[in-house]
Amino acid sequence: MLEIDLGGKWVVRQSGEKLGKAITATVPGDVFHDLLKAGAICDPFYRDNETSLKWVWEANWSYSREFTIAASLLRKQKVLLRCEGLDTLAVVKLNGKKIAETNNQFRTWEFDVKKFLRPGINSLVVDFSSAYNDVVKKQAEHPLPGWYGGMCCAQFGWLRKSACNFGWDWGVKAVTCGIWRDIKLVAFDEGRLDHVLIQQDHRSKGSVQLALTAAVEALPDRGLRVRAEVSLAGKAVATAMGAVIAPKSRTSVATAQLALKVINPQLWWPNNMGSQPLYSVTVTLLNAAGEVLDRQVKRIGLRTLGLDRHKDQWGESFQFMVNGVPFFAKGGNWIPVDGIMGRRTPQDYRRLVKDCVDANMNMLRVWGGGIYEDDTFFDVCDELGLCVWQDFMFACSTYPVFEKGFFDNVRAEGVDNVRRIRHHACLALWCGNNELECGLVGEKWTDKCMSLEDYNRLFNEAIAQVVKAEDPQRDYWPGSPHTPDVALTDWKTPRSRSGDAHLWEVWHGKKPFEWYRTCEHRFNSEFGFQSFPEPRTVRGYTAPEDRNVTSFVMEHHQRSGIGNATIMQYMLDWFRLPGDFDKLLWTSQILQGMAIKYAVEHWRRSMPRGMGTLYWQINDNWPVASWSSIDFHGNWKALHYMAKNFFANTLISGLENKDAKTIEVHLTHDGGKAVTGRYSWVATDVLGKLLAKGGKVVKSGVNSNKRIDIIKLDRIVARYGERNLLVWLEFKPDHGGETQRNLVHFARPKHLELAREPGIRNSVVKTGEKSFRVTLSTRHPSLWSWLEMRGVALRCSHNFIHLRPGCEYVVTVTTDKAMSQGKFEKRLTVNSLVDTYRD
Ligand code: BMA
Repeated sequence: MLEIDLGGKWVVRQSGEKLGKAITATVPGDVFHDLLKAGAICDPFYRDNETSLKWVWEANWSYSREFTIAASLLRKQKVLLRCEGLDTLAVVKLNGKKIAETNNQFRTWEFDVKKFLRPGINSLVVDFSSAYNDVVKKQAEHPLPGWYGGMCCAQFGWLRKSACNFGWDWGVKAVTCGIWRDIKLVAFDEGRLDHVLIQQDHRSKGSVQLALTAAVEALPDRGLRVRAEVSLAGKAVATAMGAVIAPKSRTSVATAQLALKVINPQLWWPNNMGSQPLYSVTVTLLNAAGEVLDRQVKRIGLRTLGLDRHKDQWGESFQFMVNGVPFFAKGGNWIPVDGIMGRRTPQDYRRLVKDCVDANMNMLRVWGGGIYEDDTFFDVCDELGLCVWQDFMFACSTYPVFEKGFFDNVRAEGVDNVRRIRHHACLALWCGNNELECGLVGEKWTDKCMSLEDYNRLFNEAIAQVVKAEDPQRDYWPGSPHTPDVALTDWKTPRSRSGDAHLWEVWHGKKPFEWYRTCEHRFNSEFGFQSFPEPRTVRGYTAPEDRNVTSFVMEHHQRSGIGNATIMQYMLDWFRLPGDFDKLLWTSQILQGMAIKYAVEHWRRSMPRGMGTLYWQINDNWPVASWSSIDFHGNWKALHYMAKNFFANTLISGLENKDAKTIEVHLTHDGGKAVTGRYSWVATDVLGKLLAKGGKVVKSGVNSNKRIDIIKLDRIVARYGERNLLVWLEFKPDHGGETQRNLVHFARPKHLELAREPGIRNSVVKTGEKSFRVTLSTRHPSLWSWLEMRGVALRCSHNFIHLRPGCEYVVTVTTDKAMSQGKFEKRLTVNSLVDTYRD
């Protein structure tokens, strides 16, 4: 098969009565990115520039290029134009002739173009009409209920386009268009491979049986064969050959069925459970003479991975199992990596996925208001062991199931994406939608919801059937959240007996963090708390006069209606009012980290009743105040550093009882082998004076939580007072591994009279061009101590650390620029909670 890439340099112009000025465009890409690169628009992420760019969404845009082909190409039996992503309402013209019209960003389109092509120069034009205008018009004619119509610039349910491209409660509005994935000519004789399904059978000991189905487009189907070779690290471990069998009916395709046996399989495991060996499966299509016609390579991991739902004393379990082992899912929700869609790079995916692995996560949920991510995302998740919960792209809206063509369109979208993604080792679950079952479904269509009948047709029939047919070994879950034991239209009944839950009573419901400890849901696929990005990031989108959280620009970079006020409300519940703007930004991050730590530690202690927590949200698509743990520029917020601790395989945590003045100490361990080690606790006053201590050798459970102690502190509290007490927990595993630490206090941090000058010392050793080892110690307790360097991006092994006098804390730090030891020492600041009080 011959492929001619038509990506690269194109031209884009505004279209209408007459064409606008020609601007150089890049394909794949999008119009916002092209205009930005050409200097034709201002940066939408700076201050409130975004509001001046509405004309871009309202305009129509025309992409064009010329390309040359040889006469020999036209001698091929079939020549197709393959478009792997057109965003969204496009008319495709080849040499002046309209060849197609498209209406789904998520589909792969192929058009037979042989008769439109000519040897030599050809011209290709893709005209995009405004998606924004289209949905506004449709919505005016027939309003579709949805939640975010007000917050987004339009109710997006009408169009199969990334929902958050219209804005979101964390997202920039940049309704774009463009050729956002590869576009190419595909030419072949005799036949080509269409798609390949690889199913795994792990039932026999010592081997894995692969059943490979290669679907072939055969022209005509005489004597074609398919060869498959499985290899590990370049060494073949299994091969097979099979004939292509003609289709049984006109609607089916020719297929070859092959069986391969991998002896002594190296199993794939999620992060922190084992390694991630990946096998290559090379599938080759041969003609009768043995000539290669086409080839596809799929990288797979040998594993079983899916949901385990069984009846238990609490209702029905909701846990993921890999290779027969149940595991606690730890991670977060993923949104598109850049609000300027065409700017995203493979490096963005690699960096962010690695950040998640470094924070001890093992699962990401690709949320249904974004996109079916690029192949690179799934490749990196395979390599690093991050399981993927994959939503279909439906979120927070109703959908026009009644519209002619809608079903065929979404079914085709489903087939395209399931076929593209299904072989990935990381793929754990397909899920129909985000949050439609939270009030958007009722008995019949109203101005608030869609009918149960239409909902079922879409998510329990059409999409469920796509998964069943195209990825029969993967589980399908109709929506997140979904509770099988509660009627779908009744979203008010507590949903803690079965299924997954989105818990928003903290934040949207303004409940205190302690509320999390009353939740015993089976799996928490969303819950979150916002923070501001760090000062460097905020400086990037503000002018000096904007630097107050109530300024217009700071409120513009906050999309949750209750946003900044809610951060402040909770902040004053826990912390003192910070002394200046920068300190307030940092304090918001500590607050956010605390909220999520509160929730996750509780849920990990509740295992196996609850078996997963995915917080909202990992990343940002522009610089903004949001629920993310990594800001748009890739800086880890305090939450991400805290996640590294509260997601560690072995977690020591304390549950304080303010009435009884006790602390229950728990050792939670995700691991197939128990660990033994020394557990110790130390009670100090706020200045660091030792008040009491204890400890013992303990052994963890296996994949479970264990209460290892109850510390009684009534006498100490009576003598020193709650506000003068800190309890430091530690678990030191016997056979290496990192010492786990935690801190418990009865009083709110704002009421602790911490030393104003804690006396933090640091000693620095330069270990590489951009890397340093910093050893921290302190004279008095210094809480949430963080390393910071003005104007420099730091990545630390740990940050926001509680320092106890008499202990040393080693932090490895990398900087974004090379630096001498002297300069590093001079510029490094280590602040802690008390510094947030200062002006
Ligand atoms: C959840 C998500 C998103 C939203 C978040 C915060 O419901 O599914 O729709 O961004 O809440 O409000």
